[in-house]
Amino acid sequence: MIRFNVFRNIRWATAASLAIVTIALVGTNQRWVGGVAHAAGVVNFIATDDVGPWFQCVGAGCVPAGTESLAVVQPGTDVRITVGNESNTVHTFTSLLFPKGAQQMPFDQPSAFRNGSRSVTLTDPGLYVFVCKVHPFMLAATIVDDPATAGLDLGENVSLVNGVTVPTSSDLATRLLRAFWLITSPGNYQDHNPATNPALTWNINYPAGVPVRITGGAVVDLKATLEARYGANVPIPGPFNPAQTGVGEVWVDLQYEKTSHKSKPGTAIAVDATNWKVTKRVALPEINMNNPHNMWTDRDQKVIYQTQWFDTKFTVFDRTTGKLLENIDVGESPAHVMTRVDTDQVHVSINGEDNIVELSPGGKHIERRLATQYVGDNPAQPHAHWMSHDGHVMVTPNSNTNDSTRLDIPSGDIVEKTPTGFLPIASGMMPDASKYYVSNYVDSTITCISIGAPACQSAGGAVATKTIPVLLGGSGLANYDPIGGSGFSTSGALPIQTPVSPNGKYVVTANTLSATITIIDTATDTLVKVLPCSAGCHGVNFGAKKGGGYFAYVSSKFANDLIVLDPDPNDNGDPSDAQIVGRIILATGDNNDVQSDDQVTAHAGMGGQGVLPIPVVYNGWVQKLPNQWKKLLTSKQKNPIP
Ligand SMILES: [Cu+2]
Repeated sequence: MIRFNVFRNIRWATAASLAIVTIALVGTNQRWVGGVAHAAGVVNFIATDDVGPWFQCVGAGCVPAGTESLAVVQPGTDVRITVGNESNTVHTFTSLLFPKGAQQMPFDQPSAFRNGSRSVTLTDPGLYVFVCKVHPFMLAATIVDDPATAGLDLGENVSLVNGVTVPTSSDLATRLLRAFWLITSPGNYQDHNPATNPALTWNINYPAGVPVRITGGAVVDLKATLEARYGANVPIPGPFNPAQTGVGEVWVDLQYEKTSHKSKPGTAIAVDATNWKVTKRVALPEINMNNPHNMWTDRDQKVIYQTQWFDTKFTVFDRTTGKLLENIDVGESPAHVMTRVDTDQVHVSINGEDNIVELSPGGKHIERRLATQYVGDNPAQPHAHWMSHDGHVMVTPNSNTNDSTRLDIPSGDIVEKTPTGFLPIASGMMPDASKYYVSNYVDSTITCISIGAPACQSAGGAVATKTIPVLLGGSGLANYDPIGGSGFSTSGALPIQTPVSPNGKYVVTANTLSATITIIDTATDTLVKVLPCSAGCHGVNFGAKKGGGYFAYVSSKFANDLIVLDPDPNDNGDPSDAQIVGRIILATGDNNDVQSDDQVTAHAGMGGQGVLPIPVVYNGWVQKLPNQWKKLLTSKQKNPIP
């Protein structure tokens, strides 16, 4: 008889006050049994808008192994996802990882859905991880265990849905396992605040005493293996202010921060770039604001345009007072928002559907919908679009169709569709609209796509499109060995936001799995610099540095800090001397200096996603700023590409 002690954090808390419930599961044959596991038939997950168990396992087969998103089942079990009342929007249930060659794999749907279930029968033993392609931190894992073998079967080799296949003993396989325990359990998120984590260490709690069967039939202890590879109680950096100040303020969506007067998570906060203090928090309890994801502002910089990614609402509030101005139904999973510089109209990507919605200035009403795919094609499900300096060109990364759409905004016509890598998620455009960049989440690549004449740089000259590796296949940088693990910290894995600097010199990308910031030089379209980021590195946007140049502000989902990156300290256009110059804590506690409409109850400072520095300093937008903002900028900042 073997006794497993499985630690389960029932609420997010600081390391000093960690609330732990010990659940003893009694089992035989070295695997989770004892009434909760090894269900034959069906194992159920439900989609939620909550933090951590986005795909929450319910009922027989679920194992409370420090996560609520894991099941252990017998071969032949159906895995079922149900999207119902626990979520306000659509989702997909897509195989991200599965045993090499497994029957029924890959598994996906033609489009995201709500109010219903989808299921798939898992026959081959091994590890399966499912993801939502709309919200790709939603994870559900199922281990199909052969009762005849020792240890829980992870399988010989696992395949990512894009075809990359590695042994379960490999560094990449255990990196992904580690990420599963990080992402699905908020108690494992990174606390960079010395007030609540005085030791400034970080630990991921894996279940103890769980033998797993990996490549070659080896049976190893899960926790011991992960801790031997990646450490336990590892030191993490604390806060420090940049020596230089910025201009204006920096808004950050804390998508996971919970407050007392609403059931859905998420706040938007403002950091004053002249003193690096958090000054405002907007939770909007009167509308139960649900997972605020990304922001933009109007020409006058007076309002904040706010998407609710797990809902159907687009919201506008006053930037100074935080007062709600508009809350309008736009469609499923509104993700990113930008304005059109020539009209000041507002464009919101409808990530769960098939279009970009165009609203009147101020976001008061819907004026038009721009289709992101041709009639009859599967919905593109566009995530983070970008728009040009003249308001005429829009590009979308289409998370459902592995391509990118270029639109002519005045006519609304699709001009071009270009294949990308797997699960394209974000885009950034050159200030002269000569080319744009799309981050491919699953492939860990960036696709450069020319707009018009070939503008993507390669050794042999300019080309129409180019795939830039940030993880695999590079030399020096992006030269990760997925088996042995070398080169991970000098690569980017699972890239997300990827804006081009306002002067067009470089592209800064936040990579969520590797927790790194990668920088591409647009003169060569090659990776030239990699810097460390925080857990769940996600959002990037550029703001003005006082006296000239730019800061890139970088947010992280599974951490409570905002990184201030100086991408080009000597402002010579070469980002190879980029450095992290500040780290701001976004958890404010009961700080009375913060103007707020609700009290934080959990996940303080966590869930950093959209970043919006005010004033907007991108080419096209910067020229239209009111004088009160323009006068704070240098002539070079006011005309970023002379
Ligand atoms: Cu989703």
